Amino acid sequence: MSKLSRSLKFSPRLNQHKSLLRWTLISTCLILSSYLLHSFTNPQDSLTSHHDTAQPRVLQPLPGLPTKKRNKKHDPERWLAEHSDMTHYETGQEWFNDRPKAAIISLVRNEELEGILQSMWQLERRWNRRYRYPWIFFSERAFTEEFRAATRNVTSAETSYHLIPNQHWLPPEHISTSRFHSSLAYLGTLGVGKGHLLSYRNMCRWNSGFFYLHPALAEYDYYWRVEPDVHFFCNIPYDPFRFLRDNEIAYGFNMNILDDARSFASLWRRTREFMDMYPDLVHEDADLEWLVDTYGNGGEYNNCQFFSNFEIGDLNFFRGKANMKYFEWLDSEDVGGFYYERFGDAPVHTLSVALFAGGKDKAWYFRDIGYQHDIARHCPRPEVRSGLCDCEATGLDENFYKLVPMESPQRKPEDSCLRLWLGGEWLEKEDGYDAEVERTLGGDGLRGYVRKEFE
Ligand SMILES: Nc1nc2c(ncn2[C@@H]2O[C@H](COP(=O)(O)OP(=O)(O)O)[C@@H](O)[C@H]2O)c(=O)[nH]1
Ligand SMILES: [Mg+2]
Repeated sequence: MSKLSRSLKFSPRLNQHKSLLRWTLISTCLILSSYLLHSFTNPQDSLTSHHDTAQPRVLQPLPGLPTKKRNKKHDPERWLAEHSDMTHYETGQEWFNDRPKAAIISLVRNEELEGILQSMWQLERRWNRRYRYPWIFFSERAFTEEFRAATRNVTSAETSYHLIPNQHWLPPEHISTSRFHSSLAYLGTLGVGKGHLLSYRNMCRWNSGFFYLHPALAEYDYYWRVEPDVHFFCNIPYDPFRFLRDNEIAYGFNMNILDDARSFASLWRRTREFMDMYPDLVHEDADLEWLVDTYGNGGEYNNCQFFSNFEIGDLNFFRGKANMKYFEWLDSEDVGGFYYERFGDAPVHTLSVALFAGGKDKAWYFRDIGYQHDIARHCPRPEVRSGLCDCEATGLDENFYKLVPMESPQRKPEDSCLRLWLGGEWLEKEDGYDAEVERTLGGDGLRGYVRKEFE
């Protein structure tokens, strides 16, 4: 049989194979292109690893957290176990309607458009794309059309833009301009971060005492504060707002670090005066133990703070009598601490939560939310990730010195701020380690811990 006749003889079968092959190819192409189209239009899905969808990891209870005061009514870890599912909330309208009244809020300037777009894009991709909580922007100056259009474009959630009234932004009348300007010059000379900036004082004051009073937030119960140029490294497979609401938690943070004490020299003294004036406003479960030095200058504020550029909180706590009165005192003619010093909203919120919210049960360490603000960066270890993260794990004490370098003569707490907050076995040192000896030799005495990281 010639080659030709052989090929002719087999040609009908070959043709059958060919058409089968063609169909297989066409359908593969179709499947592939629809997948590609889907992942381009739904960027979140391409970030969702198999372990996120199939087997979400959940936070384990924090070993070492003091249990004596734990509120037995709630079990936040269990809540997370039951609600950490990337697909959980996509199933219907019911969850959408039952969302807490919550908003993502940002105080920002028109000039910071690029920075806020980057923050928004990451938080949308990592989380809000599935939840569609509104973005609410605030500024003392009108937002430009460019700012509005660009920010609207990054989210499918609603956006709104609000002016801050002058009486919430500018120094109150009782502030002496010359004394205020001396403080700007003084803190500027000392090199206290942004101590010379007039606008920074307004900002700290607004974030301490006024954001929660803005009419645009009147109908809301929870807020998540987002700044320009921050980063979110991890997918968040649950709703932190719902988490706070269901577990009756007032305040969520993810960094707890040392602040520059020169910016609020009299804050602790003024706070103690407030506690003396209004003892009834201090919560019976108030927990100041982690904030007050027990060694050296015993009884002084140790300058630890929830780093408030990341915070998720309960607006009703801030609108409550205790917090409002506390702010009024710090802002009063007697104190004027936002202008005569540079009281920051971070230490003010920290002290307020510690004093008036009711113990550690009322605050939550969102250690699974990877986040960066400027040089401070938190990235969870693989063991405590609740979703896929694109970052390298950072150490437990990593950010402690970000605002106050170790070399600074400022008195340091006995343990890093986060360890003090965690308490319990997080403070235990290895046998033979002597912090005093290390300090004498020029170290900081913050070594030798038995528990080095979360597991
Ligand atoms: N509208 C407005 N926003 C401000 C002003 N100053 C600071 N902010 C915002 O307030 C937040 C904190 O300010 P930032 O300079 O980042 O302070 P830092 O994080 O303490 O260094 C950011 O969201 C800023 O965009 C201001 O004068 N006007
Ligand atoms: Mg900032």
